Amino acid sequence: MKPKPPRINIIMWRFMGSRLISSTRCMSTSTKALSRFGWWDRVSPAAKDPIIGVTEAFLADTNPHKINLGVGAYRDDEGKPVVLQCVRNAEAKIAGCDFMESNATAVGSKLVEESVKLAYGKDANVVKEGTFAGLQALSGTGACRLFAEFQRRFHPESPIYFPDPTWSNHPNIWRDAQVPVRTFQYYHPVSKGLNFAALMDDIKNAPDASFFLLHPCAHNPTGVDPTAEQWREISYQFKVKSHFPFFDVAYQGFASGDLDMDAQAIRIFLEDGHLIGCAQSFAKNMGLYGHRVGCLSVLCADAKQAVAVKSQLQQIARAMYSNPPIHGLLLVSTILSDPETKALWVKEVKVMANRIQQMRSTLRESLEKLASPLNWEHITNQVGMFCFSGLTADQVDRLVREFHIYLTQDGRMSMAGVTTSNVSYLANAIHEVTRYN
Ligand code: KET
Repeated sequence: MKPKPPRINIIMWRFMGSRLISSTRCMSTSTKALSRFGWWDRVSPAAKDPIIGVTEAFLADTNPHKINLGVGAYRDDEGKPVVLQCVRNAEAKIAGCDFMESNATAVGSKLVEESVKLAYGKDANVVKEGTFAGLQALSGTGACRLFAEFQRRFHPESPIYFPDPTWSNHPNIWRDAQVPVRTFQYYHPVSKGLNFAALMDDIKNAPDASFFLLHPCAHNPTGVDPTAEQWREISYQFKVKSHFPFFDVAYQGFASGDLDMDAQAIRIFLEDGHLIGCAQSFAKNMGLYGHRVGCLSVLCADAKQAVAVKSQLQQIARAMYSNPPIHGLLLVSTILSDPETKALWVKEVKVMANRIQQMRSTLRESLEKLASPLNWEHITNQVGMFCFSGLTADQVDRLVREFHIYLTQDGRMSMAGVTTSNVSYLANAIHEVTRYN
């Protein structure tokens, strides 16, 4: 039997990749059939994020002894996420606030005003004179992304230099903004400390006026920070070379337990008269990971320039996500602007930092008691949330497979995942996978 002729033939030409595809469709063909066109046939699964992937594997494990040393988010001594008392107090203060009608711009301005004081110091001239452009951002990641986009718009040819190693998401963020990515030497695997000489060489050898990303404290993933004296030398060399310092401040308070002390690198650069960029996150030091509260600030030559820069940042944010959610913004701006709540926060930051410090000491002592043939001094020499253990990828695999201890392949351990009750299990496991190496 002859097939019924189609009522209307539509020739659809589609260009897919390098191939030109012609397809004939009939109006009587069902919409379902039409939707089967292979729009996403060429999409293959993306590589798993090295940090998020660890959390996923941890959650899927049903072993009762499992430990998550993956993501850098604070946990208490029971391994639980913490809602800080200052956050609870701020929640109580903002209860009844009409979120629908709250003026996001005003709340954002308050957040920025308080955040820049934390970074640059409450009496800093840039703060008093308003010679900075600041914008609330979607946590630290969002602040970095905004800056990366801004950098590409106004310095499209300039690459950004990251310390080697750095947070695994930094290259993704700048690459997605079409900024060329480079590295400078930072970590010395043998000493498990800073390779200062090589770092200085790379700063000197980079083309003049390059962008550099710096971790001002609690470097992720190594836990290795320059000393104040070394920061001074770095700052001096940045001046000589006219480099732009962009500070990613994700762990303020976690290195020393003191918020001002942890901002000393920024203050040194400020004193030296640099224009600075700064991404701040409140995910860790306020335990607000899920709220995505952060701030981007860029120091400018004068107030007029600051207005122009801010308007550009606002335009970028507007096209990407318009405004950030307001609840977290209100929490952070309340904590930072209410003296009593802020004082409580300062204390709680110290408690978190001390607990991590305590776990570093206990882990090192436990390994030494087991007569580990290796030197574990770096566990206590390194600072902040992470210990760059020196474990190899094979040793990490064994920790996962045999002991249900989850960490990133580079051997980074989030010390926030270590508790009084799991530290000796952890030490034993590390000893087991390292003793015959
Ligand atoms: N900068 C650094 C250096 C950093 O370690 C993180 C997060 C961020 C920015 C982003 O933070 P946020 O405010 O959540 O957007 N690092 C941890 C968490 C993560 O990867 O998402 C981590 O390294 O585990």
